[in-house]
Amino acid sequence: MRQHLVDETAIDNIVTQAVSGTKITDIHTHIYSANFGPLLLWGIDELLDYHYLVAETMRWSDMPYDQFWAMSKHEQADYVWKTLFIEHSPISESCRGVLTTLDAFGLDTSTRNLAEYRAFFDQEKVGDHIDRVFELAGVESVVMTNDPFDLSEREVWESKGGVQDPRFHAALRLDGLLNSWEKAMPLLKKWGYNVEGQFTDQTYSEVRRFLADWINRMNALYMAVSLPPDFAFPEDSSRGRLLEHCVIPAAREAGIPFALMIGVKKLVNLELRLAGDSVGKSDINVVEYLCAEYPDVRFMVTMLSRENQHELCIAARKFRNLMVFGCWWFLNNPSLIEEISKMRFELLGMSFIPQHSDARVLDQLVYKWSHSRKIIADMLSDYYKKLAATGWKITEEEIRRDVSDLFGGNFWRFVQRR
Ligand code: FIX
Ligand code: ZN
Repeated sequence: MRQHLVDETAIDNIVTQAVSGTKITDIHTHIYSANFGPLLLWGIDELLDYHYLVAETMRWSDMPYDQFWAMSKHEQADYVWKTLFIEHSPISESCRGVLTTLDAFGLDTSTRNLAEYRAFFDQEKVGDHIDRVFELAGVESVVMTNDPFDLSEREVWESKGGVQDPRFHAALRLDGLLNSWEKAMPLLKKWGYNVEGQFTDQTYSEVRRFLADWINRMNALYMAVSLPPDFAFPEDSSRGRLLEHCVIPAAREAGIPFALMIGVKKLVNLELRLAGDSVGKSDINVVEYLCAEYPDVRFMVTMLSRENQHELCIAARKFRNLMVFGCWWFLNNPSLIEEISKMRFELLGMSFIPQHSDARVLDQLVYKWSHSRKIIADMLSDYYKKLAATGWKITEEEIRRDVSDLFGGNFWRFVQRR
């Protein structure tokens, strides 16, 4: 097939078309398919009540936290809108994201008319809205965060047939098991797993059975857990024992990766609830130990601290069973996406997953991917131009191949589904 050589002047256009035209697999989100009912959050009030915006709002406010939480979602959204968008300019990434999304839906942000925006969402039907958002965001599939310890979610998997939309894939989330064993153990017993108080072979075997049951029920693409900055392994703790004797064997047995999301300092401000988590630098030695100790297990890793990013890239250079992914949470801002992605391109080439949205509200897919696509496109153009400056002849097909790898191909190969 004739290759279409691309000269330097054409690089920007080819990259822009490839980046805007390549459908994305969003490998970590908190959204759900429509049949999960109220678990799927969408619409302007949910956008404004996003925990990122709540944290930013309360910085300007002397309202008692309980008074804010006592308000309805509608009243909270009004307060966030007034505080962050009217009384102050909405330049933060989370604020600008709301406006990017409203604009993408064809709404006029110059009117600043919240009632107008609400009227648009009120007339949307959830199924059509999911289609509209996926189309606007250029997303072809998403991976959910599926927690078997969330009783409302369990019910959908156990009695309503689980996910009904092929665009939505499952990831088995294990915070409930690994980070609070004392609560998990009695629940597992109640669910028919013959676990005991102390860690015996029987307990390990029954936890492995629980994991296998849910991996199969969900057809989970990977298992995941978020971990504190002081996460250590090996460790003579519940988490250490469960990881060693249950989760890692289950990952090997099922042939799926285990995703470690490291560096969350939970609830440094309890009054902020979901918005109250913070960040801490973690120990890269744990990542290197896991990858070295279990070369036949695949690990996806994202770390929350900016200070961990360079050493994570170096660890990924050493271990091919380590897939680095995303600019997570407090790193999902243009200045840090650029810094971290450049580090990764320069140290790992195309062999990483540059971004995930972490969307908690369906509509966030629109802005999170619009903002990241622009940054990634600018970077790729620059790197291809640097190649061209050496006399290297890049082709359009190769640029499309690379973008396809970054936006899903690397992930699907790592989870061994393509
Ligand atoms: O652990 C996680 O999956 C985190 O992404 C969330 O807990 C966090 O609240 C979030 O949504 C960050 O973007
Ligand atoms: Zn998340």
